[in-house]
Amino acid sequence: MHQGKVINAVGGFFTVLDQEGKKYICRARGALKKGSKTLIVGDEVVFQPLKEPAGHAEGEGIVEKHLPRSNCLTRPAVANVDQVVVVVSLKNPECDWQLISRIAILAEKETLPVVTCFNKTDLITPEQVQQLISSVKPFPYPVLFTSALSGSGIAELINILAGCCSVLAGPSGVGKSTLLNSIQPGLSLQTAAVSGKIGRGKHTTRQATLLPLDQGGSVVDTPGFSRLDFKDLTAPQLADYFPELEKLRGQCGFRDCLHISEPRCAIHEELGHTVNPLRYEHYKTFIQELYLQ
Ligand SMILES: Nc1nc2c(ncn2[C@@H]2O[C@H](COP(=O)(O)OP(=O)(O)O)[C@@H](O)[C@H]2O)c(=O)[nH]1
Ligand SMILES: [Mg+2]
Ligand SMILES: [Zn+2]
Repeated sequence: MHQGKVINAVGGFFTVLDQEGKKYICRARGALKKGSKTLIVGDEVVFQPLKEPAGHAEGEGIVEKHLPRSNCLTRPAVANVDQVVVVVSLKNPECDWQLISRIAILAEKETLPVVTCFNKTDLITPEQVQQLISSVKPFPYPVLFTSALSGSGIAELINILAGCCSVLAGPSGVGKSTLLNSIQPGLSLQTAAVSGKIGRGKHTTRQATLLPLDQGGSVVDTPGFSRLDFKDLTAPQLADYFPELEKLRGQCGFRDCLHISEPRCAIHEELGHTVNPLRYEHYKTFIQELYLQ
């Protein structure tokens, strides 16, 4: 028996990377398929090799056992990661601030650290970048500005990714695959131009794939998405997943304060100080969604 990690999952076939770096295309044992959990990228498994890899061809095997997960994201579906890097672009497509907050909530639910990467700095002026930085302060997550085109910020991104398993999440067309190609040209990930008319990216990256990095660590490139709903979340829990709101827990006049229009709300008092008004707008929008769902 071998142990390995699922690095790709398509139509019931799982590519498993073993500890020696060998790849096996596997099916799951029947009994495993009946279980409630399906195997996803990042899962640790025990598998039985049936055919050893030869040359460039992968071997074959059968997954016998699914090892426990330390965490699991549903959108993108990936398990056992150490951090979530939210990638957006500053232009083409326009930066979707609300989607950053949505992805961050899903990461917070799994107690995963979040880093935000603003790509395509080459498409706006350095003054606009500066303006943007100050307009979103305070922001509860580390921010990184990159341009896959000019190479600016790439060294910082390499540092952030080194030695751990990160998942890149964000809309299509923001440059996730291009960033990874510029970090490690050998990856040769497919990328696609953003449609001029709708300013929306094409789904070139069709499935999540885990890629080992030369400098240690690995990264999961994922297809983009623009809609993201919250499942298994209730309105009173929402503030727990906004770190800047969570810090003020217990300080409102009412114990069950939802921080909307209640008097003596600590969050209202902090608006524009430790709480960014834009983030608070996202909070209110999501509260409404949670009541409607
Ligand atoms: N100007 C500019 N274009 C970029 C940058 N990064 C990626 N692109 C372009 O954006 C488009 C979408 O990139 P892609 O990597 O496929 O995006 P993904 O869907 O997030 O993986 C491609 O045409 C890239 O060449 C950047 O930093 N600056
Ligand atoms: Mg891509
Ligand atoms: Zn409150």
